[in-house]
Amino acid sequence: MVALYHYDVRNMQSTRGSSLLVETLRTFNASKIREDFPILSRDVNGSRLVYFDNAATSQKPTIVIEAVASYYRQYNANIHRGIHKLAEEATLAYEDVREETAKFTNARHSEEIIFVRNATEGINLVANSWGRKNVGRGDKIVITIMEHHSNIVPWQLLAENTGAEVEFVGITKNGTLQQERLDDAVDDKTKLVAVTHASNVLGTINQVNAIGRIAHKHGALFLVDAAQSIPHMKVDVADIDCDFMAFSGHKMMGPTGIGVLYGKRKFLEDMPPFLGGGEMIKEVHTTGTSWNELPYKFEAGTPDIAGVIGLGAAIEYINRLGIKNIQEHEQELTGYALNKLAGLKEAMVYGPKSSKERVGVISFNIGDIHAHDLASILDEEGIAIRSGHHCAQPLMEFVGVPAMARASFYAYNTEEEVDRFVDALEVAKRVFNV
Ligand code: C6P
Repeated sequence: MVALYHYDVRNMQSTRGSSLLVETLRTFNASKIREDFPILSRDVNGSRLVYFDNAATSQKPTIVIEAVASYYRQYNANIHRGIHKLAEEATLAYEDVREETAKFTNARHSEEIIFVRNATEGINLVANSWGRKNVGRGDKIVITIMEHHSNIVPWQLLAENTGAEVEFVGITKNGTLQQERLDDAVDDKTKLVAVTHASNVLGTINQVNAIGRIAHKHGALFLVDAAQSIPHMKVDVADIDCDFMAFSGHKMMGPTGIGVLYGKRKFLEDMPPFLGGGEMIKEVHTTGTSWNELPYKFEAGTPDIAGVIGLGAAIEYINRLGIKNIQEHEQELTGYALNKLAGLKEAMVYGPKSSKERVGVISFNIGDIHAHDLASILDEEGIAIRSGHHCAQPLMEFVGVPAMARASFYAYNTEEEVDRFVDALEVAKRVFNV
């Protein structure tokens, strides 16, 4: 099966002679890669944009923008319904991306890939469908203090509805998970262990293989929130042996509004639908309804077809860059930035000391300057970072600060941009007399 966006994008690129998309990448060159991202050549407040808010959402390469546009321009139609040409082309393109996503994550079966809106919806699907069927009074869900709210609140809601309990495992001073505490927390009452693969605040990469083994030893299922890992490192569901995994397309160069839930087939088959409506049914009668097979049972209504096609282009782009190259580049850049920040004696940097233990996310504070003030000063210099609690309030409370500033990197960021970022922090210090 060959999706249409392949033809369209290749044609477009060969006429424009773009760097990357006509041939597989041999050497990783972030400055060259930047040429594929139109937004990176714009100015903000009179300076060239430095985009360091990639953990919130990444920028999109031309291949993704054009894949979405070409769907709307050339074969916009609903999928799985019509028998006309456009419907057939759109259906092929959509289902081709499901197969590419299965390959990208190393899922055994393409029907284990469910398209949802984002990581948040994927986790909510598991909590509502699997959770309500399998979790009851006295049962336990074990999570960590470094979770994003998306991997906390669905479990709290489930606990409220079922009488189960949510237990949090803490972190060490170095910002890594207290693995032995996790071993204590997971017991035979535990129905699920749900852990982020990489923290959106500390950058910490969790040892998910070991955590999964602990969960399975006690008969619990294992869910991985891969929102901050899969854009930046190889994530292999078979190797991790997770039962569920959720991630968002928009953090991996894809469009907003599209995400993925991976689930092992045997669990998905046993789960009731999450949302009811068109597409997810086999037959509907006044007397009752039967469910469609996987994956359609969990894809009620018209999906984000353009989003899926854009996600497919993003996966193709990442594959061409090489996910290992992306990770190595980001580790180098993170090491460079950590070194530079170490030279600012007023900077408090959170998370693991070594760039090898993290993804390219650095949260910090400078003296008593509020994180929002830091972000405002950097914005005046054209540098986009995030500030606040980063949707991880339990972690903020655990660390004992109300807010942090955060710089987060991607394949297209450079050392020159880190230099500009550190220079702007010096400006902030002068402004606030720190
Ligand atoms: N974190 C950040 O700036 P959604 O919103 O569903 O695409 O992703 C939710 C989510 C889940 N898990 C982790 C670890 C995340 O970091 C996020 C999103 C963004 O840190 C937006 S709050």
